[in-house]
Amino acid sequence: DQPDVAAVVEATADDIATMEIRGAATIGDAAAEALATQAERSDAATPAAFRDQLRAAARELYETRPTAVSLPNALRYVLRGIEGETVEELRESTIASAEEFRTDLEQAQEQLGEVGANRLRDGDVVMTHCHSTDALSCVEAALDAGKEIEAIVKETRPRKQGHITAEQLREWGVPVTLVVDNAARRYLDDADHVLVGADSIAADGSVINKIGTSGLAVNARERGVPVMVAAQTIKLHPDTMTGHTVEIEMRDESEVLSETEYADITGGDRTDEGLTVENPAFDVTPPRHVDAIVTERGQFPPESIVTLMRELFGETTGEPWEV
Ligand code: RUB
Repeated sequence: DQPDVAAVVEATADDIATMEIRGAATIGDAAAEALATQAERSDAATPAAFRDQLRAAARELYETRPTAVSLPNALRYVLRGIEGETVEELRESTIASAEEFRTDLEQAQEQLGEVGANRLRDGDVVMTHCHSTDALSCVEAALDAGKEIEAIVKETRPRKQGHITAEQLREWGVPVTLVVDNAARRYLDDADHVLVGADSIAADGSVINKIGTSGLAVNARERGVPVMVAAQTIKLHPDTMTGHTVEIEMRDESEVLSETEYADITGGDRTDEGLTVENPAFDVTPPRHVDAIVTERGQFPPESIVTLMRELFGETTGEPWEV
């Protein structure tokens, strides 16, 4: 027995919201897969009902996390590929569109890896922040080309995604030094590159990525370590061409300080109403602190990324389901 289709879309939405599924590219991929499942199992009797269900699914997926533009870009891509007069035709074209998106995503990541790998020399040390599949693709391609790479991996509080990066790099045989976020500046002297991913890239070349990226980039600039952002074009945020800003997700304070942790550290109960915990998940790194944005279409200085954005997204506006 297959679970009911609403439950499948809801489960994906929940997994994205709770970060079971996380990282911009992976979120986009999962959203496209969920739309395909919605199409496959839809019980709609009419084309209009089919489209309504699909739009509702897209909206539910969209409302999970606000910062990674790969999510609305994925939804828009899949929905734009839908065509047909009958429910069957709509179903098939949705599934095909989602498949095409997912294949493109995988290929783009591989191509971007090749571009990024050209920036890495044999024996280089990269410093990473968070866990980015686009960034790791650059390291993988460099290793495939026979280069030896070492990594200094920032833990990345509060969710510690640095451990996922460390684990992957160790699987590839890369020597890893894991450091707490506060040690990053000290270890920058040992790094040849800062290598990070992105959740969104704005039209002015600003990079929106895991909280702490901007501080790392400022320190790297001061130390003369180049900052390389690996981001396939699905991370380009079309709304920023018309002046919109990228929403920074604020997550629950319990990720930073649980009640038991508070008691363990202080020996007391957390009763002080005057103590506020803020937990922004992302920050904005201005273009002047970024040396290169590496995409599947080549590498770009951040200031020129808007040209590519215009070419690929034109004047895209509106919510993803309004296509
Ligand atoms: C993940 C994060 C990653 C980008 C890029 O944040 O900031 O650097 O999403 O990842 P979170 P990728 O863990 O909060 O989702 O290159 O895999 O798209």
